[in-house]
Amino acid sequence: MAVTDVADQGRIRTVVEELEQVLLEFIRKHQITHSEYRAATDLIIDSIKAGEESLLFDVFFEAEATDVGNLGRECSPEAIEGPFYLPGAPVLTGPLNVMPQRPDEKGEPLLFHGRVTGTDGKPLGGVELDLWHADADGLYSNIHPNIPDYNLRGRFTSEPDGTFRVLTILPPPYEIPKDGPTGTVLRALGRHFFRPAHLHIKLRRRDYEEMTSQLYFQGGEYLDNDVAGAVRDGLVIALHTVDDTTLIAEQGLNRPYTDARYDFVLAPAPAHQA
Ligand code: MBD
Ligand code: FE
Repeated sequence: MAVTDVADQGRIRTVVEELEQVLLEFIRKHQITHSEYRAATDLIIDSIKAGEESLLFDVFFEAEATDVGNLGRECSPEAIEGPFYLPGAPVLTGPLNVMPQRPDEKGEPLLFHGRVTGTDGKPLGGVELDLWHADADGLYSNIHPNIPDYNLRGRFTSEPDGTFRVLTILPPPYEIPKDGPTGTVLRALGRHFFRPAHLHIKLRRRDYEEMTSQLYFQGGEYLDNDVAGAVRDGLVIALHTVDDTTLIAEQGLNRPYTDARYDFVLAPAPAHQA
């Protein structure tokens, strides 16, 4: 959405004028010099030139905006999208739904599954789930070099009973690039560079509100000190190791895998509400 898409011009004036006031007061309060001001604008320009696009802002501010959006909602909580979503991921063919990956993709197999319902509890089939996450080295395809396009990015559909399943690999914690402008800021603040391991996912069905979620894993590192401050209670899921040979064969695997479940609740789109 562009600023000009905000329908209410009054809203634009209110928030932009207040932001202007807050920053003007800030400049006076901290006696920001002209060269410090230039350093700040250069940082924003450099972050974009470095291909970090929204990384700088997402690390510092996106979680707060999702919290605002989640207030009073009946559906599953939304989470930050982060800077690495890409539309147009390959469509997977069920019922196994195996994420696009290299033949020798590193990492422990992960079976992620669950059920999608509406806020009325009815199962929702035909929901498109658009999943993306880092590889076992903590790198995202189409962002970091030397990874096939759309690796570990895929779209699949919930079954008529609302259930879904997808086979992928368990991502590790993600480290923000240390050598770019965002990394420079984090180092200057004395912060670490890590986000806990996570899956990103978007859910879409015509008559429901699109939602962006992100799921973390119980017992993982950095859950309490995510550099992006985005972990929320309802988004941390349990991991179970499955070593039953029948179940392993059912997934088309030949080694134990990790199982994780999450059930999504979608809100009807405003135009479709009763
Ligand atoms: C990520 O993968 C991410 O989710 C966020 C918010 C920032 C940087 C990398
Ligand atoms: Fe991420």
